[in-house]
Amino acid sequence: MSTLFWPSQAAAHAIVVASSPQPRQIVSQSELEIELRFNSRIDRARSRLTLLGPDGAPKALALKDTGVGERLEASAKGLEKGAYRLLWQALSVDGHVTHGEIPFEVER
Ligand SMILES: [Cu+2]
Repeated sequence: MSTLFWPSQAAAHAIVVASSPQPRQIVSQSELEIELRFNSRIDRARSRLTLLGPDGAPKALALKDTGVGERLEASAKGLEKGAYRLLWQALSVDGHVTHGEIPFEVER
């Protein structure tokens, strides 16, 4: 990662500081309120949440307009039993794009 050489800029990159679901959390409901909280303000219009389900098909989630600059929120519906990966991509106000994923599981 080239940003390793720019510690002052790296500090402004958007990284996830809290999330629901949490990584490797096991949930039971078929509807899930998703919330990712970042360490800095992000450009919601140019950020994405994608849910990768047990069937392997990526599904783009509609982001809620929360008015809060450090959060991405969305609802996931019709969740089947199985392993999921919540892929996030965020553009922080310093113009850098960061991404990551949060794996979780649906059990009944
Ligand atoms: Cu940055």
